Amino acid sequence: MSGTWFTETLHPGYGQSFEIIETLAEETTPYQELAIYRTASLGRVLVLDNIVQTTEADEFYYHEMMAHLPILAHGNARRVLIIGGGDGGTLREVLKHGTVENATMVEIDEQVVTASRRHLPGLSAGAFEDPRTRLIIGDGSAFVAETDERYDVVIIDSTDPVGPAVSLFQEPFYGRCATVLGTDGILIRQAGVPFFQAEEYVSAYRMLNRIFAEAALALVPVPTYCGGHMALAWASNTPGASRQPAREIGDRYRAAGITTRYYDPDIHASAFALPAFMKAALGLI
Ligand code: AG3
Repeated sequence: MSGTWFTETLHPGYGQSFEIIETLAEETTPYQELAIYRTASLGRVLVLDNIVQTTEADEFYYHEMMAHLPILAHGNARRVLIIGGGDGGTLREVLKHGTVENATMVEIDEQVVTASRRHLPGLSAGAFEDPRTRLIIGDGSAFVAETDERYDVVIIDSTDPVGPAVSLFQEPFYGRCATVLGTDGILIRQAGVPFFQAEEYVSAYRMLNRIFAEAALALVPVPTYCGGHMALAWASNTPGASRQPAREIGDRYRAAGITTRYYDPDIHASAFALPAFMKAALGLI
């Protein structure tokens, strides 16, 4: 392979590579190594600690599902909390909903926000300038531990459970989220690629099941989160929030008047169907 190539080192003995046309940013932040590349195949790519976080080519699969699954399942989400998500892609999708009056984002690493706004402006697409947005640079687990605010939807758009995000995978954090969400709120978070990171969705599901009335997993194939599906862990104090009739979700989607490229009401219903190997690992069959 000629030229300069990036190789992700996330899964032992297996990696994905792409050709770099130009390095747009390369910074050591107080929390992690940040890089943004212009690539031959994926548009611009955000990399943290050598792990692909998002690419212009396929970011919509992940960001649309992280935002629209919980917001449309809730039906009247007015207050949304995003933890992490400094690139702004999740925020952009959340703000598509006219019902959302307030979107608070708590991102620990200001440099992710600054570098993304500069080099990946299409990700946030003006979302940081939206008057409904409140950006807090700080620790998400400290925020939920201290706030007395209540949210309809909490979206945890974090890195993998190494580095600055570790506390966002632990039980005390989810316990606080259950309080912050009240009776009909919904939480969603990325829980790894089941093919390579089985322990992540299993531990997320078990933990959420202990704390919430409903725990579930949804799946979305994000091409550059290599290995097949990405699992999204889901929790609610309302049982059945993940299993609503497709017709109801379809009505809400049309009423919201949003356009999406991956998310679709049919996808919404099918995303919660799990393959047998995952059900077996979760003790569901
Ligand atoms: N957050 C999720 C990155 C997950 C990468 N992990 C993996 N491929 N297993 C991305 C932030 C995008 N807003």
